[in-house]
Amino acid sequence: MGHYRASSQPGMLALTFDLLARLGQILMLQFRRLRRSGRNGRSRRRIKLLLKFAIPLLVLYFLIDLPIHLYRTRVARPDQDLDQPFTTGCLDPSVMAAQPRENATFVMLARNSEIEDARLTVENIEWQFNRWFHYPILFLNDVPWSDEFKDVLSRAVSNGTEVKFEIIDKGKWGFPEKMNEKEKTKAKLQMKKQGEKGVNYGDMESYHHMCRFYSGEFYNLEALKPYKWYWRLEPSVRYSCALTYDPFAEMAKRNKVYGWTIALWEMGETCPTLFKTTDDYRIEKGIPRSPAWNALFQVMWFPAPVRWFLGLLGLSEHDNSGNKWNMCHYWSNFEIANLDFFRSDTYQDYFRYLDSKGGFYSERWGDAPVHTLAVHMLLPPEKIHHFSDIGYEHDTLWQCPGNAAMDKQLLGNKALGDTGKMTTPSEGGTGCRCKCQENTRRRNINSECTSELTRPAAHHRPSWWQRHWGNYHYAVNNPHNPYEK
Ligand SMILES: Nc1nc2c(ncn2[C@@H]2O[C@H](COP(=O)(O)OP(=O)(O)OP(=O)(O)O)[C@@H](O)[C@H]2O)c(=O)[nH]1
Ligand SMILES: [Mg+2]
Repeated sequence: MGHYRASSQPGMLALTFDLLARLGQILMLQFRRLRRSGRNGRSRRRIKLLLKFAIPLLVLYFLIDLPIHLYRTRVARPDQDLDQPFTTGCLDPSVMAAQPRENATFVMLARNSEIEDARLTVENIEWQFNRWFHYPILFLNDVPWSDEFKDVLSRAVSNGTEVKFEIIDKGKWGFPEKMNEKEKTKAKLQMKKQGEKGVNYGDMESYHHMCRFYSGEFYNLEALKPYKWYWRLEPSVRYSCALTYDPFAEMAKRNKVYGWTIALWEMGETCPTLFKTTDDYRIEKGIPRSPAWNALFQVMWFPAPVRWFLGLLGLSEHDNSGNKWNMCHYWSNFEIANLDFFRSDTYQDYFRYLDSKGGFYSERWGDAPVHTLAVHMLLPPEKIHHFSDIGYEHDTLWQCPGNAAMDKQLLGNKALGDTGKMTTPSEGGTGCRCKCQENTRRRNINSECTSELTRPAAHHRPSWWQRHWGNYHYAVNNPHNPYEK
């Protein structure tokens, strides 16, 4: 793949090479002359003269290179905010549910043993959203569903919600069909080694299969063919606010493709070569860098030759131009997205490319970073939506918006009914009847990662110190009154 590297920054690299080669040539020539002519005064003068020009020239070159590099890797600021919360506070769900529905479904991959956690998730989403909208829920399993699971989950939904229990199509779960026995044995050994190194779920074969499945095969399931949109659920997730509008309809109306709630730092040891492999693909396909792509960088400030050298070394989490991935990725256990994007030849081709490199097994590439890199490589920022108004919890991590003002909580609304004690509204809040674990913080995860990924769509941006030390999220409405304190 050497040629990908050489062409990663054709303009800059060609220029760098050219200048360095010329300087090197001059230096070599002068040193050869010096050696030939002995240590006479003339040669010493020549060397001095050379150093006098070469060093300032190099310094000048680096001084010019750095701003060019920073300019090329900048995340261009849009003229206006490209992503806003879809609503502020509650809307009348009976009115909203009377609007035309999108062709959409919930999807939950689960094991029979997760019956209790799956039930809690379903009851929660039904209460917070689906008792009004009744989108179907599609349960997926790699083995047949137990009668108990089907029975309990069928009873967990409200009247009018359809449930479907599907087994994943043959060939779409497990090792790629093209893999032969020798390759599988090698993959198993590699997974064992990951376990020994302490990589999270590294030695759990089914986990690797799950990540590969959600990265690509999922989108080609027969059961998903009728739908254009999906909303991903997992056992033991909790929605902490009421959602009184149809997010599928809003996504469609605003031309959004990918919606998310939480962004996190990835654990580097799970996917050391994923960023570079994706960059190889991007270069091979001639996909230009965009503000969304650049938002994935932790920009390296080294001079060009050093960056280029780092790129050649193929360091973990670096791309071909020697920049590092900032490791931010969307936590894909929540996703609302357009299936057409993931079913497209473009995305599927990317997935097949990753699959051919073997990293779903030789490393533990997760579907979360794979989706994130694809979305940021292939979509403009305005097609990505942060559901900052959705309260979402999974495991120990959560985001919970501040509640909108009382008059936006529709307290007497019959369809909403009594939803219990809610968190006190906060200035700039967008939430509807949220019950947050805390009244001040809007998330218990690092805000900087969220800010990194919302940056391409944000006209209003926080200061450097707010990004690094503040529990701050780019406020899309009012930079002086962020709903996140
Ligand atoms: N049927 C089936 N489902 C699985 C299997 N492995 C994982 N899943 C499901 O895949 C989803 C993700 O798996 P988890 O074990 O929650 O992975 P995780 O690391 O907790 O992922 P995060 O939720 O991102 O923290 C869950 O919905 C699981 O129920 C499997 O072998 N079979
Ligand atoms: Mg999980």
